[in-house]
Amino acid sequence: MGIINLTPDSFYDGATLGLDTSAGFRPNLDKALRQAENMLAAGASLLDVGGESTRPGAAPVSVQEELDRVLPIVEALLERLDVIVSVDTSTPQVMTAAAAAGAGMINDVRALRRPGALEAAAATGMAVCLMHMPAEPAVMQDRPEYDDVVAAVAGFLRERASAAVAADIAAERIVIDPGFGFGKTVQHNFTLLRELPRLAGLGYPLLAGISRKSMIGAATGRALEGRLAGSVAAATLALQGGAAIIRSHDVAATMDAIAVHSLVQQDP
Ligand code: 8Y4
Repeated sequence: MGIINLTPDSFYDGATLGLDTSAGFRPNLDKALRQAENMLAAGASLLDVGGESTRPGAAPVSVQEELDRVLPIVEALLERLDVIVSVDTSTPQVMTAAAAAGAGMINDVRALRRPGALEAAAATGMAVCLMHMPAEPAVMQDRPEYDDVVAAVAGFLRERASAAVAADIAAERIVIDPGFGFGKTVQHNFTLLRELPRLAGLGYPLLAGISRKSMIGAATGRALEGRLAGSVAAATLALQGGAAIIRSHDVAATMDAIAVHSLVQQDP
């Protein structure tokens, strides 16, 4: 899963490609399209497009603003490219509009907990990614604490998957995600990475989003632009732990990790 970021206050400017600051943060279609083409050429199966920043302290985005950021990119991508578009949103209206535009997946960091989100997602018939985030982004990094982080995340994801199935989202359309960096310390994140097989055991495909996050910075001491090798190492560990989808800014390098892992899996 390649990341196409449209938020003006993105963590990682290298991925802030949908953005034209000179145009008052209106999405720059050309830039986003070039980025998307490169990611597809490098082997991406799907592209994640998001209009709401989850950075702590990020300004809240109105529904209209989110629609204005995301929809033109979704439409432009689907018009020109043979791609599955994942829309990073928690907003029911955005889910409905994205489905109408032809998007294939809802990537919701709030796991369909906003009022109306379960119903809206179910009505679209799209695949959904349910991610663990224990609190809203503004406060999620205020002393995260768990007795057993793996048990807490597994319990949460099991509950959200059940809620989705109860709302008539087919189990075959559900993906789960521990939410690396969301309401977790560095050690929580690495414990989750080590124990990923326990989450894979829940029976849903697992998505891992680790690319260039602060856990990689903590491990390597490197700033964002120096985190590629650490991110690819972590992606390889996630694959070994059973991850089915890797969310990444760096598709070519991540595809190499997938190629290596895939041959390790193969029996003669
Ligand atoms: C550097 C690069 C520093 C990226 C921080 C970040 C996930 C996600 C995000 C994830 C799913 C991010 C939308 C945060 N992370 N969706 N979204 N899983 N499903 N931070 O891990 O990339 S945004």
